[in-house]
Amino acid sequence: MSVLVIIPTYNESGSLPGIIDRLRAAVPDAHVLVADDNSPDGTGDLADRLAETDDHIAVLHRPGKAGLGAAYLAGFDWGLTRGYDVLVEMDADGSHRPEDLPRLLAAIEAGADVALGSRWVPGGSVVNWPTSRKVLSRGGSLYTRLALGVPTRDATGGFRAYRADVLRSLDLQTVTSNGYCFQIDLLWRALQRGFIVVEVPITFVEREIGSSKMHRGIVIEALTKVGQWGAAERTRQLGRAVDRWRAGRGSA
Ligand SMILES: Nc1nc2c(ncn2[C@@H]2O[C@H](COP(=O)(O)OP(=O)(O)OP(=O)(O)O)[C@@H](O)[C@H]2O)c(=O)[nH]1
Ligand SMILES: [Mg+2]
Repeated sequence: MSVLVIIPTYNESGSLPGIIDRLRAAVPDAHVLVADDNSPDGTGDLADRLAETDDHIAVLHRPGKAGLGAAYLAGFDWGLTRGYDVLVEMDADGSHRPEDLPRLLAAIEAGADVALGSRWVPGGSVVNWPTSRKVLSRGGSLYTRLALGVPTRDATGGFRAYRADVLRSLDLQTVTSNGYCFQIDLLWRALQRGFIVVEVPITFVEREIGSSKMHRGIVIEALTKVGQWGAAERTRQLGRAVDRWRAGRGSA
C-alpha cells in the first residue's frame, strides 16, 4: 500500500521540521507532500531544504494563501496523478500526532474506505484545549449529525486517510468548501456514496508553536453550507417518500 501524507502549510516553519521527523520515524515508507501557500515565514524554502536530503519528501509551491481546502485539493491531484493507494490529510502544527497514523492506516488495511481520526469517540481525546474550543468542536459535529443525519462523532477532524479510489469518485472538482467545512464536505460525499467510514480514536494536541488560522468566517461557512446540504437532503427524502406513496396508491 503506497501512502502519501499531505501536509498543508501556512507559516509553520517552527513546527514543520519536528513534525516531519516524527512522521518519517512513525511510518518510514510513507511519502510526504508539503503543500505550501507561499508562506511569508519561509516554510516553503524550509520544506525544499528538507526535500533535498530526503527522497520521501516533496513540496508543492502554491502562489498565495488560498485556504486549507484548496491546498488539499491540489495535493490530492498531485498524489492521484502519481498513483498512490492511500492519501492522508495531516496538519503541520503538531495537533495530529504522526504516532497515531499507523492505526489510521491499519483501519484502511482492515477494509475502511476512509479512516477518520476522531477526538470524540471512546479512546479519543484533546490535550490543552480551552472549554470554548471543545464546545465549538463538539457542537459543530453535533450540528452536522443532526443536519445531515450522519453517525460520525468527529465530522470536522482533519487527520484522515482516504483510499485513492474514494477520492477519485467524490467529484472533487465541484468542492468549494475551504475551512472545517472542507472536512465535512468530503465526509458527506463519501457517506452519500456508501463508502465505509471508520472513526479511529486519536489524541489531538493543541499547537504549541505558531498561530491558528481559524477565524469566524470558517465557522459561518460550515454552519451555512451544512444547513443547506441538510435541507436539500430532507427535500430529497420527502420526494422519495411521496414517490413511494404514489406508487403504493397506483398498485392498490
Ligand atoms: N497551504 C495552506 N495551508 C493552510 C492554510 N490555512 C491553514 N493551513 C494549514 O492547515 C493546517 C491547519 O491549520 P490551523 O491553523 O492549525 O487551523 P486549525 O487546526 O483548523 O485550527 P487550530 O485548531 O486553532 O489550530 C496547518 O498545517 C496550517 O498551516 C492555507 O490557507 N493554505
Ligand atoms: Mg491546528
